[in-house]
Formats: sequence, structure tokens, C-alpha cells
Amino acid sequence: QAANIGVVGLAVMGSNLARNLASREGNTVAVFNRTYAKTDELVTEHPEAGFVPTSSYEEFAAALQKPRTAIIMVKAGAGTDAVIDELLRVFEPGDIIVDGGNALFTDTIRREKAVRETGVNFVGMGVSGGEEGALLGPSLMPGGPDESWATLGPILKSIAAVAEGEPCVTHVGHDGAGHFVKMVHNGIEYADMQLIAEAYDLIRRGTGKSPAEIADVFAEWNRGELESYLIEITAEVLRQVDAATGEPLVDVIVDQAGAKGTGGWTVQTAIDLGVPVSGIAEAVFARSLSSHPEQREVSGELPGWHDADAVPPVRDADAFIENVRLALFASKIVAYSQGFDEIRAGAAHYGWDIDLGAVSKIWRGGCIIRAQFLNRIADAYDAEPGLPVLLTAPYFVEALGRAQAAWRRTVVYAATAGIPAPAFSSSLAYYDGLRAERLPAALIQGQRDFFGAHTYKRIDKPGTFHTLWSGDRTEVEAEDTH
Ligand code: NBP
Repeated sequence: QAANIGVVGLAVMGSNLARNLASREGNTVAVFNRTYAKTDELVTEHPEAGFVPTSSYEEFAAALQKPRTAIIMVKAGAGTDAVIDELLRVFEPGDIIVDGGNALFTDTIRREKAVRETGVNFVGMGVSGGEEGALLGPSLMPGGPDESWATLGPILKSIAAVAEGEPCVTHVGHDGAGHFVKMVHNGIEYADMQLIAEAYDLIRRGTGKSPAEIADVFAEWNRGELESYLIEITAEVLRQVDAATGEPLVDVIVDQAGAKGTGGWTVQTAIDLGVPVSGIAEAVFARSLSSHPEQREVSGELPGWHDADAVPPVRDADAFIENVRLALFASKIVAYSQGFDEIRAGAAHYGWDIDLGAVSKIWRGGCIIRAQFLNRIADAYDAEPGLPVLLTAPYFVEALGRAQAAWRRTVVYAATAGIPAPAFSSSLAYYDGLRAERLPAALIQGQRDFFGAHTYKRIDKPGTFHTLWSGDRTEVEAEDTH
């Protein structure tokens, strides 16, 4: 029986995506893995899926109906290039290769260009939601050419998560747009996790509550405007007791956070685009700081403001927790606003027509940052598609205004108590930066002109100017050397 879709790469993600595809009416799925034992295992363990197992790329291509459609789920990087080369050997013009791995979007742009020359369509697709998402319904972010979306769209809609009746998939844009958006999704995920971790740390050290008690706080928060998958699982993790020691699990886990790189890509790309994603950057760097035990060994040598253990206790725990909740909500708005700003800037730079409201909608289900809150983002872009900064939408302006006093009090408390809250503090600084009528950037321009004759503009007349700092300090008109 000819298969209408194929999956290459049968580790956990590929196997689960293949099973998800096979479970949908009308699909027959051909499967291939470099090491055949994995193919055999999957097919044997899941006879109900009716997979078509194949043991060579030739056999795989022969098993697929034309035009052929194959989703690659292999380790991103050299593995992806190797599989594409093999598929191009056996595929024909009009066939579609989808890369569902976590590719860097610039690799996807390069691959799309190279594959297009052969007449085969190449689609880089972000897949979010981990193993469970792949099996039960992920959030899918395909890029690639319009023609391929006509074939792929219905298949992807049938396997994606569903949020409020809508499948969590949209054709994000051409070539690398899907992987770009997936990258920023992961960056936002880093920021969201860091903000939640800072909230937990402040509550624990400020009020002395136990992890189990703080789990109740998060469970309560999950019933309000912070409702999200990450808040929900935070409560679960904090409630978990270690079977071996009887201690809260969070207290026996080594406090060094790992990272697979997509958060760092988001920040590197933002730097290239000139977009301030400070909340995401602080989250990436907080993980880096945690992962240097040799540097952290000096902790005892670094004096705090107060004497040892003297984190000033909060007087009213309930009021403090409410302040932290509002600080978390406000900082979260900043993180998402910065992430969407990066997508907007990336779309402008790479020529993608990305519907930001549609992106927020496909993140409502299946993925790690799924949250109620994304509906508010969709509303904001529905009302004003060209919104220059997300947080200036009326809903967010109101929320930030409401949260502001609590947000400031929380950051003050963190600084006074010596509890690191880099994402809370930098989000507030970003907000105040946007609010400022005048920024000290004027002074920086003066300094740049002083040491490097980099010139400056004046507020009162057009043109570019330079002060003769090492001469008589008069001002002259200059060439623009920005
Ligand atoms: P891995 O990232 O661990 O990759 C293992 C798969 O890659 C195996 O099927 C392996 O074949 C295959 N492979 C490698 Br390695 N080199 C190959 C080559 N040169 N030619 C052919 N096949 C090759 O698998 P995963 O964790 O299932 O993830 C798959 C993709 O999905 C990755 O790009 C990942 O970043 C992405 N992703 C993962 C998650 C997640 O939560 N894990 C979420 C979203 C996206 P073998 O069996 O012969 O070694």
C-alpha cells in the first residue's frame, strides 16, 4: 500500500510524530531510520499504526505516493544535511522535504535555496511540545514555499494541537520563517521559566514558605491571568518529594541549569537585528551563571549588604506574594513583547510576511509556552496589525499600570535582600527605558564623538555634527558616520 507521508528519523520525536500521523484517518505512514533496528522496534511495538517500514532511501521513496512528502526528525546539523542529500538522490521535482528538527533558521534558508534548485520543495518546520506534543498534538510552525503548504496544510492541521477549536499550525512565511519563529518561541520560554524561578526564589527566601506551600501559591495563580502550562508544571515540580531522602525534590536537584542552545540563538540573532530582548538574554545568562560551580565557590567571600542570612523578612506574606505575582505578570508581558519585536524585525529583515496574531494563536496549544495570555496578544494584533511595540496595546498598558507599584516594590525588595532577580529587574529597566522622554543615549553620543569623532545629531536642526574636542571645541557640520 502506498503511503501518503513518510518520516525519516525514528528517535523519540520522529517515532511519536509518525504515530500521531498514523492515528489520523486516511494517513498511511512510511518510516525510515538510519539504524534499521529502530524502525523494526517501532513497527513491532505499534502494529495498530499500520506503518510501512523501509530499510533504504530507495525503498522509502518507492513506498511514497507522488508527489512524495517526507518529514525529517533527526539530530539538527550535519545529520539533517546528510538526510537531505540522500532524499534528493531518490526524490523528484515536486516532492516535498520537511525538516521538523530544531534547525538554525539561517541553515534552513541555505537548505531551502539549495533544494529549490533541484525542483524539490523544502519546508523548515518548527515543532514544539516535546515528546508528548509530537504524539498527541504539537504546535507546528512551517515555513517554505506556498505550493507545499497546499499539500502539507491539511496533513499538519490534522496532527497539530487544537486550541479553542483552531489547529495550532499556520504557514508562518517563506524559507526560514518557521524555524525563526520556533527559535524565538524557545527564547520566550527561557524568559518565562526564569521569571517563574525568580518568583519562587523571592517567595521562598522572603517568606520562608516551603516548596509545597509555594506549590499551592502557583496552583492558585494558575486559576488567574497567569494561567499557563509552565505555571501548572511549576506547582507539580515544587510539590514533588524525593523518595530517597524525603526532602522536596527541588532541594536535591543540582542548581545548574542546562541549555540546548536555542535561547542563545535568539539572543545572538536579536543582537544582529538590533532588537533589545533583555529579558530573554538575562534568562540565558542566568543559566550560564548557574552552570559555573567553580566561580560560585567564592560565594562565601562576597559580602552582602546585610549580615549573614539577613534577608529582611517580609511583614505581610500575602501582600508580598501578590506583589510578586504582579511583578511576574508585568515582566512576562515585557518578555513576550520583546520576543514579538524580534519576530517583527526578523520578518522585515528577511522579507517574511508573518502574521504576528496568527503566531500567538498557534502557541496557545501543544507548546511549552501555551497560556491564556496568548489570546490577549492575538487580540492586540487583530486590533492593530502594525503595532510597533506589543506592550503598548491597551490591554497591556492597563495591566502594566496596574502591576507597576508591585513590580517596583518587588525589584526593590530583591535588591535590598540580595536575592538575584535579573529578569524582573531588566524587564522593569526596559519598561522605564521605553517610558523615558530623554535617554542618556545623548551622553553616549557625546562620548563617541569625543573619542572617535562618530558625530551626533542635534534636537534643534537637521544635519550631522562634530565638536572639535581636541581643538577649540567649536562645533562643525560633519559627514554622517553612524
Ligand atoms: P535526536 O536529536 O537524538 O536524533 C536522533 C536521530 O537522528 C536518530 O534517528 C538518528 O539515527 C538520526 N541521525 C543522526 Br544523530 N545522524 C544521522 C545521519 N547522519 N543520517 C541519518 N540519521 C541520522 O532525536 P530527537 O530527540 O527525537 O529529536 C529529533 C529532532 O527534533 C531534533 O532536531 C531535535 O532538536 C528536534 N526537537 C526535539 C524536541 C524534543 O523535545 N526532544 C522538541 C522539538 C524538536 P540513528 O538511530 O541511526 O542514530
